[in-house]
Amino acid sequence: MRPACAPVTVIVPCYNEEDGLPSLLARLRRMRSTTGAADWHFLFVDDGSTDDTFGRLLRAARQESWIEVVRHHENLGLGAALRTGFAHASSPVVCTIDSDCTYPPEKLPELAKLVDGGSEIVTASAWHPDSAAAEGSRLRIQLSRMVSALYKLLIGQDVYTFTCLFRAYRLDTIQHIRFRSNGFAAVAEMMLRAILSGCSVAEVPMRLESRRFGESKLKVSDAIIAHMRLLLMTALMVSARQAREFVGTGKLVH
Ligand SMILES: Nc1nc2c(ncn2[C@@H]2O[C@H](COP(=O)(O)OP(=O)(O)OP(=O)(O)O)[C@@H](O)[C@H]2O)c(=O)[nH]1
Ligand SMILES: [Mg+2]
Repeated sequence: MRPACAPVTVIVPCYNEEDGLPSLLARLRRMRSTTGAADWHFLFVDDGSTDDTFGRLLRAARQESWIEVVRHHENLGLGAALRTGFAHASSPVVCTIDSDCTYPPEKLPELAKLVDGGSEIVTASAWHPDSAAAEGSRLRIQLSRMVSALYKLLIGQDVYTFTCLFRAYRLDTIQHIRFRSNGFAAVAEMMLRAILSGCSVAEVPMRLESRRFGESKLKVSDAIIAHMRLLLMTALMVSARQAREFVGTGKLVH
C-alpha cells in the first residue's frame, strides 16, 4: 500500500495489558515495515497499570524510536488517557487504537489515508451493514449495537458505530472537540460532539474480533449508566441545536 502522505501519531491507551503487548508490538513493527508506514509514531498511554505494562513499554521505547510512553500514576480511565494522548500529539493525522488488537492494526493505513483524502474522522465500524458478524459475548454485542442505534436515531445521520476506539482524525478536529467523559463513554462522546459541530465522518466496515490476551476492562453496568447519561446529554444538545436553527430560520429543522 502507498504510505499515508502525512505523518501519523497513533495513541494506544493501555491498562494492565502486559500479556498482549508482545503480540501488539510485533504486529505494529510488521505493519510499519510492510505497509510503508515508516513516518508513524506510536504513543502509548499507560494508565496506572498495576502489572508490568509500563516496564515492558519502557523497555520497548528504549530500543525503538517510533515508540513513546507516557504514564498516569493512577488509573484515571480511558477518556482521561485519550486526553493525555491528544495533548502530546502534533502530527497532522492522529489515530487511536485498542491495545488488544480487536480491530487489526494492519488496517490503520487505510483509515489514515481517508483522513489524508479529506474526511475529518474515520472510524472502524463493527455495526455497519457491510461488516462481518462480530465475535464475542452476545450481551455485549447487543448492548453496543443498541447504544449506537440510539445515538444514530438521535443524531439523524447515517453513522452506524459510535463506540469504536479504532479511528483516525485530523489533528485540528481533535483539537476542537472538548469531551468530558473519563471512562469508555469518551469514545462515543467525541463522535457525537464532532458530528453535532458539523464534522464529516467516514466509516470503514470492520469485523470486531475477540480479545486473545488479558482481561476486558469494561464493566457493563458502568458502561450502561455512562451511555444513559450521554444519551440524555445528546438529546439536550440536539434540542438546543434545533432551537437555534428555529430562531435563525423560523422553521423547525429535523
Ligand atoms: N489508558 C486506559 N486504557 C484503558 C482503560 N480501560 C481500558 N483501556 C484500554 O482501552 C482499550 C479497550 O479496553 P478493553 O478492555 O479491550 O474493552 P473492550 O474492547 O470494550 O472489551 P474486550 O475487548 O472484550 O476486552 C484497551 O486498549 C484497554 O487497555 C483505562 O482505564 N485506561
Ligand atoms: Mg477490547
